[in-house]
Amino acid sequence: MSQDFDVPLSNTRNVTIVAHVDHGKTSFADSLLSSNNIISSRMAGKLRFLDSREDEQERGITMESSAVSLRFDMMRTGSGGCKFNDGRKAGFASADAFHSDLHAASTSKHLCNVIDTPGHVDFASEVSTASRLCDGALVLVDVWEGVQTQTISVLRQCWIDRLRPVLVINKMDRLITELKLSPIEAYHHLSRLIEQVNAVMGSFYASERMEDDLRWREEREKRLAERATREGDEPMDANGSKGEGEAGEGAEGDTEAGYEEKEDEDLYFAPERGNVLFASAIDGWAFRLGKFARLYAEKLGVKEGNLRRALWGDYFLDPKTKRVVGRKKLAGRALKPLFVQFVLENIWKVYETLLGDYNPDAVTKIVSALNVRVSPRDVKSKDTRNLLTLIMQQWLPLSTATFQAVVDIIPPPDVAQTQRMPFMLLPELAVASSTPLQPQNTLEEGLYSCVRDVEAQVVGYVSKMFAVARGDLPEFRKREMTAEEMRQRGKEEREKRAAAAAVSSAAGSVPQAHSNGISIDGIEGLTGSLQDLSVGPPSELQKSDSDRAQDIEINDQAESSEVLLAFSRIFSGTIRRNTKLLATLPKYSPDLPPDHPRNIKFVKTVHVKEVYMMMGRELVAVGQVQAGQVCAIAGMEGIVHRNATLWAPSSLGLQEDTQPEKLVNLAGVITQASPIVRVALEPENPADMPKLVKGLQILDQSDPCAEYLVQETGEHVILTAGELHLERCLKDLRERFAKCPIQRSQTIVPFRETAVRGVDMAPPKTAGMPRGTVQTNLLGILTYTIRAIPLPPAISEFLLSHTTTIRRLVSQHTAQADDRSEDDHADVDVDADGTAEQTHTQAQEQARSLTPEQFWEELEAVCRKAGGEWVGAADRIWSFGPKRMGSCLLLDPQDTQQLRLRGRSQLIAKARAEGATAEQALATTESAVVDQQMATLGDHLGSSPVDETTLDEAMKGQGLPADATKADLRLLQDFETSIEAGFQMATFQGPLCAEPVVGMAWVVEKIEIQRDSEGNNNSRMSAVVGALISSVREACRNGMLDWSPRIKLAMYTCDIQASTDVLGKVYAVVARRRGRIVSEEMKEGTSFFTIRAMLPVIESFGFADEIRKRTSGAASPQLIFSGFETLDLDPFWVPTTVEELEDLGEKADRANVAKLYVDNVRKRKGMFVEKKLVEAAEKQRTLKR
Ligand SMILES: Nc1nc2c(ncn2[C@@H]2O[C@H](COP(=O)(O)OP(=O)(O)OP(=O)(O)O)[C@@H](O)[C@H]2O)c(=O)[nH]1
Ligand SMILES: [Mg+2]
Repeated sequence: MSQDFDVPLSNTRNVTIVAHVDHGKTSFADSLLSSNNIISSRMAGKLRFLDSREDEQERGITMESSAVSLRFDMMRTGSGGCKFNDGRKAGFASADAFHSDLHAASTSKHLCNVIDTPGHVDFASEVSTASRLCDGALVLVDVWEGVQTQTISVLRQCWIDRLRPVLVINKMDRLITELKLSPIEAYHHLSRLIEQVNAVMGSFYASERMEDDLRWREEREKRLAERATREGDEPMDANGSKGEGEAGEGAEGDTEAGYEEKEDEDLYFAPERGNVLFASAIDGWAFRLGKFARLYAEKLGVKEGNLRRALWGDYFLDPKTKRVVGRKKLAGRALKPLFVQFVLENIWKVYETLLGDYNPDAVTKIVSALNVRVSPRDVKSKDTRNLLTLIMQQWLPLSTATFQAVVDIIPPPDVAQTQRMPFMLLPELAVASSTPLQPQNTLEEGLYSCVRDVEAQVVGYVSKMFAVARGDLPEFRKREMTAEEMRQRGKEEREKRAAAAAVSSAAGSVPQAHSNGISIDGIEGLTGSLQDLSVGPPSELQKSDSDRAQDIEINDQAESSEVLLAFSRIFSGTIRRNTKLLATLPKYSPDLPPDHPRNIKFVKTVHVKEVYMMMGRELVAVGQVQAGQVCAIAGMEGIVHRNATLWAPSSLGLQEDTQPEKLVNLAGVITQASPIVRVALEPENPADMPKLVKGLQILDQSDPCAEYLVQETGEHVILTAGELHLERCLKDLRERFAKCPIQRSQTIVPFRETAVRGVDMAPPKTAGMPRGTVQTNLLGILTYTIRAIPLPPAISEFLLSHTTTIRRLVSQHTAQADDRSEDDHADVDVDADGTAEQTHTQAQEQARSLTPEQFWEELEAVCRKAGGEWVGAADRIWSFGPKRMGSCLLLDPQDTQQLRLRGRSQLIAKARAEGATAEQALATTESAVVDQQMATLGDHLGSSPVDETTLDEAMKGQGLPADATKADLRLLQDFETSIEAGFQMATFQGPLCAEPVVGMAWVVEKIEIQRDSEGNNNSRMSAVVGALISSVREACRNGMLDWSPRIKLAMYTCDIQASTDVLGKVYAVVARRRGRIVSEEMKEGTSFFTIRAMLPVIESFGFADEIRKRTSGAASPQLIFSGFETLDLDPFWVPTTVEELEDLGEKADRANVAKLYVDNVRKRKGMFVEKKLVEAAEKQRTLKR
C-alpha cells in the first residue's frame, strides 16, 4: 500500500463521523475506505471494516473510535481549494464556488483524516475525544428513525467544539424497500426530518446567543448613544437626516449586524447550500443537490446555480411554459416538486426496476441511461441487490459526494484553527466576545494559523490514550513478502545451508530465522520523501527495524503485550520521532508561569518514540507529522493518562537549555457520559492479583470513560458508563490487559441523601428551638449552635448545575487548591469511596460556565426568589460541600459581618482589576480577612467567668499581652477550620448510608468561646480543637435527621420504540423495575409508539435485554443517566395508624423501598443494619404445633 500523507494544508481535512447508535456510521466509513482500495467496493457497507474488535463485529456495535487517513484527488480551480469566506461559519456560502469550480480543472491531492465514533451512549466519551481533534463532522441520521437522543448530544458536541457539521441523511434505501413510500411521501418525510435537525441546532443557538445578543445590543446602544452625542453638534443634514445617520451607523456596525444575521442563517442545514447529503451507506451511494442540478441544468436550459436553489423546496416545473414556478403559481395543479420529479423518482425507478420482477431489458436500459459500466455477467446475475449496488455506486458514488461535501463545507485546518483556537484557549472570553479574539504571542500565532515550519513551536494535543497489541505495531508486524522477495529469501537460505553444511564441524547451528520478519510495512517511498524534509540527521529515520522495535519497548515486561499510544492532533509545527517534548497535563494553569509551584507538577517531559498515521486497523510509522494532522504517538505511556497538551520550541524537540516562557493547555474534552456503574473486581486465582492491577492500570489509561480506584476496604473498583461499557472493559481485562480470569462483584450504584419538610414529622429534638437546631457544648469551653435546613429546590439545582464554576471559584481562594491529587483526571474527581463526583447530567452540563461575579449575582437572584431567610444568603456562604463544590451550604448567621466566600471573591476581583497578580490578590485578601476576623473576634469570646470583657477591653483593661489576641485569633481560625471540616465530612457521608448529601444548608448560629480568667487553658483548648470536627459532623447529621430524610436515586431516562401490540409488555417491565413512563407519543404514520421512561439505575441491569426480548428485538433502549431523583419515602417511616398497621404489618419492610435501598448500601459498606433474624418465633412454634 503506497501512501503519501504529504499534502498542502489547504487540501487537508479532519472529520469525525457521529450519530446515534446504529445509524450507519461504520457502514458509511466503509465506502470511504473502498475509495482508497483498503477494502473492495463490493464489500463496502457490509464489512464494517473499522469495527476491528471481535466483540464489535459480533454485536454490530462500535465500541472504540478509530481513525483512518484517506487520500483522494479532486479537480479544483487554481486557487488551491475552494474558497472559504472568513467569519465563523465560513464555508456554507461556498457551495456556489464549489459548483462553478468543478468546471475548471486541475487535480490536486487531498487528505482526509476520518474518525469513526461509537454511537452507543456508554461510549459517548469517545465522541468528545474525537471531536476535539477534528474541524468538521459528518452527522448521520437514519432517515426513518430521525433525530434520536444521541443525535442531539452529538450535535451539541459539534456545537461546543465549534465543528462544522454536514448532515448525512442515511439509509435512504429504507424509504423505498422497507417502508415503501412514494417519492412524494418521501420528500415530505425528508423535509420534516431536516426541520427536526434544524430545530435542534436552533435551540443551541438560541441558548448561547440569548445572552450574547443582549450584550451585543447593549454595546450597540451604547455606541449609538455615544455617536449621537458626538454628532449632536454636527448639522443635521450632514447625513441627510437623523434617520439616515442611524443607517450610517448600521453600515458601520454592518460587520457585526451582518455577522449576527449570517451566523443564524448559516447554522442550519439546507440541501441547496450543499451541507446535506442524501445517502445509503449499505448500497454505496450518496448525493448532494449539485449533482442533479448539473445533470438537468443543460437539459432545461436553466442556470445550474438557479436550478440548485430550486431543487429543494416547493418549486415546480410548469409543463406548459417549461419554467420553474413557486407554489403560488400552481393554480391548483397537482405538480410534483422538482426534487421529487428529478431526483427521487429517478432513484425510485432504479430500485423498483432492479428489485421488482427481474427484467434484463429494463436493466440494460437503465445501465445505458445512467452511463455506468456493468459487466454482462453481472447484468444476467440473479443477485439483483448486488447489481443495484454496482449501478448506484457508479451513478452516485458515495465517496465522491462525501469528499466533495467535506472539502466544500469543512474548512482546512488553518482556517478552522483560526476560528476554533479562541474557544480552545480562552473559552469563556471567546463566547462572551462579540469580535473574534486575536493571537497574543508567537505561540498563539502559530496555533491560530496552523504553521507547519520545522522551526515553529510545536503544539499538539493528546485527546486519549489507546491500547494496541504490541504485535500490531508496524515495527513488529510481519510483512507479506512479494514473490520476488520470497525467491531471494529462499536463495539466501539455500546458500546459508550450503555454507553451514560445508563448515559442518559445529553442530548447534544458527536459529536466525526467528529474528527475521520484523519489518516496516511497505512505506519506503514515503520515508524516502520524508527524509528530504527532515532537518535532523537522516540516520534517525533510517534506523533499522529492530532498533525501532527496541525503541518502542515501552514496558519492559515481556508479558505485557499492549502498548499505549496517544491519539493526537498537531496544531502547530512538526512533531518528529525521537525528540523530547513537554506535556502539560489538564490541571496546568496557563495563567501562571510554567515554573510556578502550582504548575510545575503538571508539566512532564515525554520522549516521542514514534509517530504513526492511523489507517484503521493499521498504523503506519511516518517519522514525523506536520500541523493539521491527526496521528498516534508512542512514548507517553505512564506519563500522560488521559489527555495532555504537547509543546516544544521547534521540531528538534526540547534542548538542554529550553526554558518555556508560556505553555498552553488545550484540554477541554467534555465527557458527557459520567461513569455511574461501579463494580469491584478480583482475580479468580489470588496469585493473579498483580496481573489484575496492571491490567486495571492500562484500562484506566486507555479508556476515556473508565475509572479505576482502590477503595479503603482494599477492593479494586472500576467505574463504567453503563452495562455494555462494563462488559467491554471486563472483556478487555480478561483477554488483553490482565489476561487472567476475573470475578466481578454486584454492581454498585451511588445514591444521594437529603432531607425535606415532611408532613407528619415528630416534634423538633431541641425543644423551643427551630427544627434542625443542635446545640453543643464541648468541654465547657466552646459552645456552638448549628441549624440544618433543607435548601429550596431552586437553589440546590442552581448549585448542582454550576459545580464546575464553584470548583474554579473555590480553587481561586486557596493557594494549594487541588493539591490533593497529582493525577490528571481533570474531568472526573473520584473520592476515596469511589463516588464519582461528576454526576451532573447532560442537561445540567448545558449550563454555561460563569465568571465569579456572574455566579454570585445569579445565586443572589435565585436566593432572593426563594424568599424568607434565604434573601442575602449568598453573602453568608462559608463553604460548599461535599468536597467544597457540592450543593450543600455552610452559612453564617443572618447578622454576620464575616468576610466569606463572596466577600473574598470580590476582594480578589478588585485586586486583580487593579493589576495585582493572582498571588498578590490572594495575599491582600487574606490580610483583609484577618483584619476583619480580629474585628469580630470579640463577638465570639463569650462572657468570661471573671467579668464581661470584650477582646479590646481584655487587651487594654487587663493588660493582656498582644500575643493573647493572636492566640485567640489563631484559636478562632482553628475552630472555624474544624467546623468547616466537620461540615465537609457530614456532607460527604450522610447519616442514612454514608452517601453524599445534597440540597441541605447548615447555619452556624453561634460560636462562643469561654475563656477562663488566666486565658491559658491551652491544653484543654487543643483537646477541644481535636474533638470539634467529629462533634460538628455529628451535629450536622443530627440536625439533618430532625427533618424527614430522603434518599435520591440515580436515574436513567430511556426512549423505547414499541409497536402497539407489545406496548403493554414494555409498560409491565418498566413498572416492575420501579420506573415510570414520562411520555408516550405515536410516531406519525405508523403503529409505533415512542415511550420515554425514567428508571432507577439500580434497577436497570438487564433492562435493555429484557425489553429487547419482550419486543422481539424491535426496541433497544438507550439508557442515559439523567441525574438524581428523590424517592419520596422516609427510610425511617413505620406504619402508625391502624389501617397502615393492618395493611403493611408492624415494620412495613416490604413497602418501604427506601429502607431496603438504605439497608443494602449499609450492608455493603459493613455498617450496622438493624435487623431481627428470627421474627415472631412464638408464632412459628405455634404453627408447628
Ligand atoms: N438499509 C440500510 N441499512 C443500513 C445502512 N447503513 C447501515 N445500515 C445497517 O445499519 C446497521 C448499523 O450499521 P453500523 O454501520 O454498524 O452503524 P453504526 O452507526 O456504526 O453503529 P454504532 O457504531 O454501533 O453506533 C447495520 O445492520 C447496517 O447494515 C443503509 O444505508 N441502509
Ligand atoms: Mg459503528
